[in-house]
Amino acid sequence: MKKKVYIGLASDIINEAHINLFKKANKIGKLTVGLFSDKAVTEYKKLLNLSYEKRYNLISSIKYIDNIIKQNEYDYSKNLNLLKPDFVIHGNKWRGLNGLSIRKKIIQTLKKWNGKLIEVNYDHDADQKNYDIEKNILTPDNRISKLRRLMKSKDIVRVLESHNSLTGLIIEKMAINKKNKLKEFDCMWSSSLTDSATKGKPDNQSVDYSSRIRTLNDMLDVTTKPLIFDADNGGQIEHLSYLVKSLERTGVSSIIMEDKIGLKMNSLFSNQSGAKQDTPNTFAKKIKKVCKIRRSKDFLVIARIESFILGKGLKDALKRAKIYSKAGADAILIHSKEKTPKEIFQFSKMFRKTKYSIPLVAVPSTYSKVYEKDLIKNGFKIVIYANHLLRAAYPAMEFVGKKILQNSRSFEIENKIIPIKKIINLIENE
Ligand code: SPV
Ligand code: MG
Repeated sequence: MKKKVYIGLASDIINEAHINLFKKANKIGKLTVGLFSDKAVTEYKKLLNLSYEKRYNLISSIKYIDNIIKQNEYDYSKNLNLLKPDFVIHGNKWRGLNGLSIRKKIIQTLKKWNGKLIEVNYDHDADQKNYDIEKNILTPDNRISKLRRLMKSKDIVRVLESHNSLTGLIIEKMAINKKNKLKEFDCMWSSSLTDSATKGKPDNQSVDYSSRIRTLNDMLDVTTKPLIFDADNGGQIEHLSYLVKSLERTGVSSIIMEDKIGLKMNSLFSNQSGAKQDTPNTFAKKIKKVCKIRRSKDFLVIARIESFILGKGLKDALKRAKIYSKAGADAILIHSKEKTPKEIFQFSKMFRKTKYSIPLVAVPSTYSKVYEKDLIKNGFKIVIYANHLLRAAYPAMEFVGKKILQNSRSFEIENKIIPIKKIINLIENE
C-alpha cells in the first residue's frame, strides 16, 4: 500500500522550496496537506494576509498534493491521529514560541503507529523572498478583511491604542507565550483622544479627519495588522462617503461612530451636561449610509451607544441597539464609564436574547479590573484598550525630563531609558 505523508502548511506564498517539498513528499507516497486555518495560524504567529479560502484555492491546483484538509490547531495531534500518516515532513526551523514542544508532540504521536518525522533543511533565501513578497500582497483589501477573519477565528479580538508609527510597531511586534499559546494584540485602535492629545489638542474634533488620516497612513505604512478608526460621530452625513472612501483606500478595517451630536466631548468626562445624543433614527441613517457606500463588505461599521455615558439607562441602550442592528451595523460598542462592567453585562444579557444580536465591543478604561475571559463569557467579541500606550509614555517622558533638570546632566537616567542602539534596531531599514 502507498505510504501516507502529511505536511502542515501555514503560508500564503508558495515558492520553489514548497514545490520541491511537495514533489519529494509525493514521491514517497500519498500527500495530504493540512492547511492551517486562521485560528491555527494565530496560535503561533500573526494572521496571514490571505484568508483560508484564498490559500486553499492557491494550493488546490498543485499536482503533487493528493488531498487538502483543514488543520484547525497548531498542535498536529488531531489530524495525525485521524490520518495516521507514515511520515510528517517539516522544515528544520520550528517557529513560534512553542514550536519545539509542537515538534516533540508530533514525534510522540507518530510513534504510536511507527510513523516518522522527516525534517528538511530550512531555506533562508526562500524565506527572505517570502517575507518580501508578503509585504507586497498586503493590499488594502487584504488588510481590511483581517478584522472580520480575526473575529471568526479568535475568542476575543484584542485591540490596543496606537497614536503613531512607533506605537503601531510595538503592537505589530509584541507577543508573549502564555500556556503554550501565542498572545498578542490583534489590531490597532486609532483613538480620537490620544491622537488629539499627541497633537496637543483637546478631544473635541479640533483635529480634523485629514490630520487623523495622515496619522493612519504613517501607522499603516510600517505595520500589517488591522486598524479600527474612532470617527467620533462620523461628522456630517453628507461628508461620510469621502471619509469612508479614504479609510478603505488606506486599508482601515472598521469605522466606529458614536450616537452623539453637537460639540464633541470625550465620554470619560464626569460632567456630560453639554453632550447630547442623536435621535436613534437619525443616527441609523449614518449607519445605512456607510453600509451603502463601502466598497468592501469586510469594512465593518460599528455603532457606539452612549446611553450609559449620558445616564439614559438600559432600556434606551437596548432600543438603540435594535435600531442600529436593523440599520446594518456589524457590531455594537456599548460604552460605559462605571467602575465595574455590571451595566454592560446587563445590556449584553438582554441584547443577546434578541434576534438583533450582533457582536459586542467593550472599552474597559474605567472598569479595568475586568478580565478578558469575563468579557468573552458575557458575549463580547472585541476589547479595546483605548488609551494605554499614551498614558504609559507621558509619565515616563516627564520623569526623564525632570531628572535631567534636577541633575544638570543625563547620566542618572541612563538605566531608565533604552540604549540608542535598541531604538535603531527597532526600525527596519528596507
Ligand atoms: C477614544 O479613545 O478616543 C474613545 C474612547 O473614543 S473614550 O475616550 O472612552 O471616549
Ligand atoms: Mg474618541
